[in-house]
Amino acid sequence: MKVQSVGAALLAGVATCAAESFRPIPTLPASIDNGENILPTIMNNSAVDAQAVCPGYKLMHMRETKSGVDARLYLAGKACNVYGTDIDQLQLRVQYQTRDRLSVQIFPANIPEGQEPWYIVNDEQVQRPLDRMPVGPNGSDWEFSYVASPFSFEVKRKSTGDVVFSTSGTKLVFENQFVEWKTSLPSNANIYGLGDIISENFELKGANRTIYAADIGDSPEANLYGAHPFYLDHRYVKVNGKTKGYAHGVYSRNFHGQDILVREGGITWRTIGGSIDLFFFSGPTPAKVTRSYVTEIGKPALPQYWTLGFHQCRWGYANITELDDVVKNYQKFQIPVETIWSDIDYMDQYRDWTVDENTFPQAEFKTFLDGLHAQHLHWVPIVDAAIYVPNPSNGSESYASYDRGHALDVFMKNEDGSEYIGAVWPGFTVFPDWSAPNVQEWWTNEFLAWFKEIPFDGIWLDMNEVSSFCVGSCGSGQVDMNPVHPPFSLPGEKGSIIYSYPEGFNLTNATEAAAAASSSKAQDAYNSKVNPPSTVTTPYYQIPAVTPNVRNINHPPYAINNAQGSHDLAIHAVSPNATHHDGSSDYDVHSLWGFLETKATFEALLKVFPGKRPFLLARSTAPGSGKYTAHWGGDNASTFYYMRKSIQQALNFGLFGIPFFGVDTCGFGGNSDLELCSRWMQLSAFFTFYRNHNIISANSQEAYVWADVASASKTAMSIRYSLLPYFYTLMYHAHKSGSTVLRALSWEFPDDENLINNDYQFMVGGGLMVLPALDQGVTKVTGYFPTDGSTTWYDWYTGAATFSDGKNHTVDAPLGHIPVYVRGGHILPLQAPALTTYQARKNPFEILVALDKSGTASGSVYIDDGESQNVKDALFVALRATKTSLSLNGVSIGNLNNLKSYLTNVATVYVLGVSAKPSAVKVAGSENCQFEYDSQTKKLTIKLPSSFVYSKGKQQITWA
Ligand code: MIG
Repeated sequence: MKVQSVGAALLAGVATCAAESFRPIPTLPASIDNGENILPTIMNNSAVDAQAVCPGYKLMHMRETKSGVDARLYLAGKACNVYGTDIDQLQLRVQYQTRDRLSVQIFPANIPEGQEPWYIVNDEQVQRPLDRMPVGPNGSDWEFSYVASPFSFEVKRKSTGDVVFSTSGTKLVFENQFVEWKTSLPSNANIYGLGDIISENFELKGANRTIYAADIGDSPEANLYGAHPFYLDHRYVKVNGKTKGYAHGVYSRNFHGQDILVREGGITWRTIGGSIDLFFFSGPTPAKVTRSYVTEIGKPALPQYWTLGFHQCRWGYANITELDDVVKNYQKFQIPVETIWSDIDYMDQYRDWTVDENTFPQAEFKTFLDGLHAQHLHWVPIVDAAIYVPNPSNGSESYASYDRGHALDVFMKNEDGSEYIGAVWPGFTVFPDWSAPNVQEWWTNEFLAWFKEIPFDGIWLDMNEVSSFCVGSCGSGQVDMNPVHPPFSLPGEKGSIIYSYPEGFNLTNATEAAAAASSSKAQDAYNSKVNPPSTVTTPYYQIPAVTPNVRNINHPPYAINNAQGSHDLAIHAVSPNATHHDGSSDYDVHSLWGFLETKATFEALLKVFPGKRPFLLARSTAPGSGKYTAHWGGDNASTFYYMRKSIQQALNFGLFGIPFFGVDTCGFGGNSDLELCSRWMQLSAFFTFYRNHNIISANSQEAYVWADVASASKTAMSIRYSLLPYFYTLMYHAHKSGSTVLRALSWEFPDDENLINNDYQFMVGGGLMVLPALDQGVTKVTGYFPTDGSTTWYDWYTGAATFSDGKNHTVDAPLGHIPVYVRGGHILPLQAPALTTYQARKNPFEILVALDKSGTASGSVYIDDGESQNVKDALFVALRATKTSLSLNGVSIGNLNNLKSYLTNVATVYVLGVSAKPSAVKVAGSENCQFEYDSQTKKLTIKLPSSFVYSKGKQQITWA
């Protein structure tokens, strides 16, 4: 690893502590984050094709086990050692775990104890689907078969006869730093998932999917913050002249850096370590696949009810008054706001668990927070991954959180045993090691102690990829320079003033657009003068040849297509050679850091808020994160492009078991504008996690900044807040069964091939479809109205039936209007909206029944106190409708009296698709209710007696 001479560069750089810098401290040189210039192997035309030179394996000693088969694989010829050292012997283990789940494992065998040159995922850290009561081959829908030499295997779904996975005709390559397997795909396969990546198409054929957690703005096709090696394969076949869709899922439980190349004819998997640990989920519907997968990795948390309210955030709320003003402005304009967030601005010099005494004086801040809480509002602060190292030569400086962690030995190390010191916002920093024996104790105590002073309501975990602004342990021997400024200017600092606007801003605001364009040009000129673009082209780094049995973890022989900087794994991240207490290197567990931090924070918050569900928002995620946290889509930009892509992101995170998802509404990077923010505030109102967030120094973009955005937001928010019982019930189902909340149309209508690439519309649960306008300047939007034969779609706003023919239609979408449709066959629980979730829960319920063509519908509502971690009292009501009746069937646990304040009356029932005006409406066969019938829209509105409440047992409403 190239070691930077930081001290020298810093001293030279002290001169740059210019007045325009936010802090008069030395700025790290930009070069400190320069790694080697690496040519990713997939871009290297002369890279050796392992398939051409490696010998493959030969299977022997097959034997049956309780759950399947075990066998040995022996290297079938001379080692090729192409991107590592070939492993001579491997173990193959096949387990028919359940009817729908098959496990195929290949891992190194017969390795002398202590000489294992690789890391295999720790089951205690990342849950592994268990083989508790194996069904064996006969009880399974899967059939595993193999060819002994060269070894290859196939996985077939018995019920459909479909070969879903086949390495036939290819070789297995298994080296200490490179594992490659190739599978073929039939032409009707459609592949989804494999994240965290934003891409051109929802369906992935033709895409390269690199997995390596990176702190990188949301560039398309780049490996972003998390690691999700899972795909859904959805295939359409003709059965008796009709198209049918069959889906299955594949989870590759490997978290090393990897390239997955999805091509027309097949998939090539290349990972730089670990083992092959595949799980197959047989579906055959997409919904079943995700349920099975998510159940195995960890079903998502049920969020506290209030977290479904609207969140306002920005980087740059500089003091208590600003936070207070934002809240008051929302209230003044009568726009719902539930939570105000603080970015790193509140901290004392960006140090975790501190507040800046000048801008957020603790005593006053506590008063402010108490005031929010009195109004049932909330505050969530950011906590960064990196921990400041106090300057030992500055006697007046202390940072007790570091001191305590250091004393408990909880930080990542260098190979020589010293602490690994990178650089993040506060200056030179260390990073928690989640395998350190005392780490949980330390982490929990920091939160507990801080909470006593600053009563937060949840925690926002950023920078946990884990990000570091320099290559290697750049702070080693340099901490007496602390605090240091990051090696780049912050947005708003000279040279980084934000002048960008959404697409088409020149059309809607020509004068401002022109002014911004000319300022931007001037800034570019200034920047290229101060920092002239280099004319020297750095040659590619020559990765040393493989040394048998030695791993080169800094520059692995196979270079994955890491999008960060010049592709070096060490750039802008903790470097691969940082070590952990359990003996693993960052190289082995890099992409799990954020997940492990999330888990540790969840445990900490269980102590901070005994008995309550922790609220977390995390940037870096891995399989199982959904069990602990919500997730946001990272650093998008204020463009229509990113608004459109937010749907794809939400759908992918649905597949990954993290249904509590949203993006920075109105856009993070760049300035937003009226049109974009109006569209986006309306779109995000239908996402589970709803937060407006902005980069420091960009123009303000709270919903009240533009009158039109305020009114568009109010419209959409009143729908969202009406739908809160529906959202909460969907989250409950996700929590119980692993189901998704935001859904692709193709998952709900799995037999319709027209939906393969539809990521510009989406469903909320099974009952609601959103067709947002996503382009600048439009007033209409075209969308697809799928049908399963009995589907009727109803316009949310009028309640009238609309297109239901499995075709595209263009509908009006003037600014301020978001087309939303209710799907016949579904019943949605509603509640009259309010400005906070607390108030909304005091309002009467409503029930929206949308009949399908056969005149039936069903749904449910789940009610509890909205906060208990172990729910003691809850009511679940199944709702069922026919052409002439609605029946409610409640089951409960605990004591419903404890839920009294949430069991407000059910005031109104709307029934869509009632063919004729009934002559009477009755509750439980006796009491007559008031009702209205609109013969134009065919909507029946029933006013229930004020005594009508959800209860256990049966209740019925009939009309005839
Ligand atoms: O490198 O804390 O994604 O939401 O505002 C920037 C400042 C660090 C990245 C997060 C963003 C947050 C910002 N952070």
